[in-house]
Amino acid sequence: MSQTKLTEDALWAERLDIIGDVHGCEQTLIRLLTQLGYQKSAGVFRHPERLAVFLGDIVDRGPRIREALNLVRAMVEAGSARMVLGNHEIHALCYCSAHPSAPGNYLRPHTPRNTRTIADTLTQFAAHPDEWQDHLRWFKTLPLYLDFGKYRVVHACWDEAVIAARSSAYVSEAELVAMADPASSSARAIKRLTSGVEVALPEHCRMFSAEGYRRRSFRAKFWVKAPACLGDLEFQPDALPDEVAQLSVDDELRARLVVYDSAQPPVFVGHYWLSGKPAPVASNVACLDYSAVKFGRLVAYRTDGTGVLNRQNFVWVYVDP
Ligand SMILES: [Mn+2]
Repeated sequence: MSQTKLTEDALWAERLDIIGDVHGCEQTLIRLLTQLGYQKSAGVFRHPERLAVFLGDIVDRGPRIREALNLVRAMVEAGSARMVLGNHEIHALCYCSAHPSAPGNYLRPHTPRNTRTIADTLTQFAAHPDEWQDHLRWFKTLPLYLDFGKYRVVHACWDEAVIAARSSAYVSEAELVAMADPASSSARAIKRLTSGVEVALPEHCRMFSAEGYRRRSFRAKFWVKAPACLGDLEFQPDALPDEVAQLSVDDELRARLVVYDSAQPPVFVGHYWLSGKPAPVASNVACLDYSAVKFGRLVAYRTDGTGVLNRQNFVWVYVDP
């Protein structure tokens, strides 16, 4: 990341409205933006003094994906918002990109599960194929993370080692193609930033997600210094069974974990389907995904000049069923 870029972004640090996973909830997003003081002018929502920052996952699942995507993109293109890529935008890019050296295949295979993830988006864009292709090209212009100096933004996990090893916050065409192999370093790096740390469940453990998929892994916290057991790491709505939560963290797992240092600037993520009243999850970590698309809340955090997380700065709207 160049120093110039950081300085330019740092000018906005105390005037950010960071917004969690939208997932096609356009009407809810309009209510939130209006509550935050954004107004539509010349077809674009803007705030006279502030910058909206979207944490990614605008697409999939919700009722008005096309409208939400057009709204957010118009803001980004007009300079009234920024956005980082979520795992669902990455999924869309890989699912919809033909594999250049394996004819008839895509960078992400069209398995029933992969197809189900993107089905609502493709259905809602079925009558607008050129527009969808254009959005895919636009996704490639978005960064994986943003550093505003006093605050940082990434979809799922700020992994300092992964970010330091990158020459850019953007996904190159070569990297995208490399993602066809999930074991490649590109795929692993991008997965780490957009999906976080996933810990495999023991073979005998049978857990199911709210959507009915069998869980093979659980999502882990990325800021715990010395976790003793798996329960110390669990960061997702469905609780681990007791006998799994009590398993100790072995050296192999310990080596894979990320520890976001408590001395680092506050970092904002989406991704984790939280519920309840929004609040920081650590002194310098805030998750803004409160399951809007499952009739939870669409949540924003309004930064101030302090560089410290404050409960009072969370703002949200409820989603009507
Ligand atoms: Mn999401």
